[in-house]
Amino acid sequence: MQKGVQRVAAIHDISCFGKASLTIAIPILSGMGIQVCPLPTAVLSTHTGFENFTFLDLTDEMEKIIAHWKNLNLRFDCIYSGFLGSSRQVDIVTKFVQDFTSKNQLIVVDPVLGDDGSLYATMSNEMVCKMRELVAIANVITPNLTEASLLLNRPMKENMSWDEAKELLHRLTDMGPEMALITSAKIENTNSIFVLAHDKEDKFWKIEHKYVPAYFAGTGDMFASVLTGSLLQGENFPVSIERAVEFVRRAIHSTYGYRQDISKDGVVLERVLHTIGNPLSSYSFEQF
Ligand code: PXL
Repeated sequence: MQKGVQRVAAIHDISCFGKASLTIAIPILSGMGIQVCPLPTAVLSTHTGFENFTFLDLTDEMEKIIAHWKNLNLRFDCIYSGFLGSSRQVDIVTKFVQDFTSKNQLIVVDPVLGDDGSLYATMSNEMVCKMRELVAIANVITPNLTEASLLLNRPMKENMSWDEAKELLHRLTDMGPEMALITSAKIENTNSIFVLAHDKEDKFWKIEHKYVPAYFAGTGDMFASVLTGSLLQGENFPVSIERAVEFVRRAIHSTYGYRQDISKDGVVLERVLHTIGNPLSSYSFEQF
């Protein structure tokens, strides 16, 4: 019998301008043939990189949505969480994962907390502590270097040796997930930025990013969404990471050529979305 369309509960905010979270996860996963059921955590006028953003906390509404979904006996092939609006939401998501658990389910936690060594405007140390609990029940986690350091309660080291990178990844999987990666890690004596990953079979993977001289909001959400979609399509971990890296690279290059306030407005997903199903043009992942 043919299996139906895979279904993801996507637990993120809606940033109405600036391309982040659900405005990225929904089109990407839908474009990969996966049904997305959004469980919105907050509604913001823009992502938190803009000044004076509005913020509507949907914690109470989440509980009502979940209660209805329980009555409907909904099942999810994947639960994928990102930006959470309050520390109470972490408990809600943890309970959601327990209540909606099913066989062969994929739990992806993007522990959205901060970037460039700082917490995002709405995040707190309490949120960091709570996020460790959610990370512990995930199969896959996708922190950037700032978030990985916050989760492990250690200072961020910009330039790591390969051994230090391995140790960092080991500590992350020790927290519970079977697969952990760090987006945008710098390794000493190299000029590149890498995605570094570790899986429970004790393999370490590296995939090089080509340097693009710009910072774009939303690329972390884009990366985690493509990775999630690819894992659900049955691809293995390093191939899924490589697909995510390649898609993000394509989006950044496309955006770099078009936009003025590129950093805040976010990537122009619309220019590249049609390429989401393209096969990889090459494989560059290696073990380290
Ligand atoms: O890209 C992660 C993200 C998601 N949601 C909101 C954000 C950010 C990062 O700044 O502000 C609201």
